Amino acid sequence: MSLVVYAYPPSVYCQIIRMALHHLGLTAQINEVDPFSGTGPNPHPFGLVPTLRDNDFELWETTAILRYLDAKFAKGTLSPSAPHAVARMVQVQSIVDTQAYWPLVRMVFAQRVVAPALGDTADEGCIADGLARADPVLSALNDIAGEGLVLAPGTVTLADIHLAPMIGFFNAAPEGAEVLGRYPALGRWFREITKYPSYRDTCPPLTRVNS
Ligand SMILES: N[C@@H](CCC(=O)N[C@@H](CS)C(=O)NCC(=O)O)C(=O)O
Repeated sequence: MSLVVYAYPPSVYCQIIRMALHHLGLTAQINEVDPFSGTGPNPHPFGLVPTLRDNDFELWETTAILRYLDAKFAKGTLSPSAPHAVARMVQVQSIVDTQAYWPLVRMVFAQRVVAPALGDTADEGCIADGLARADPVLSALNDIAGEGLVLAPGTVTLADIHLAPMIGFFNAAPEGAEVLGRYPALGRWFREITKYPSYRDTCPPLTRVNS
């Protein structure tokens, strides 16, 4: 087996793929590319990360990569088979990509956590906008966690793996942690998922959880 991931180690999408690999007991060579500065040969047609290569099979889009790893290496055990549950799982993955990533990570985390770490001044307006945009997203995810078809204690699906790093990045900003505290089902789910070594061991330094 020869798995290669083209990834940017500090990025949330890199953690998602690394969490999936860790959870499945797989190792992969990480070929580092920085999509923000454009350094490193990047096979992704849109200049993003991640891309997975499995021998001569190349795949990008995180949802597709997760499905591939699950199908090939876990016999689909990270995807529920019941219609309602599998639909919820895909729904969570779609919410993460279309609604959560920008406000949680690119607006709140990037400005509150990354900017000062780089010696830059945080854009407070961007943080306020991000928090406002995050609220309905967290509310929807809280409803899904409360329903219990996915994001449920004791069961890990691709929805957990896709969502946990996003919430972890958001939670690293004090305002993010505070907002998360208003959503009990989502907060409970997050505390449970952070106990998994596949989550803890793959957190990049700025989002590392205390043991
Ligand atoms: N839909 C893509 C999104 C990937 C994505 O946005 N990756 C970020 C890294 S966290 C990126 O490459 N950003 C570079 C940029 O926006 O220029 C996926 O699911 O893989």
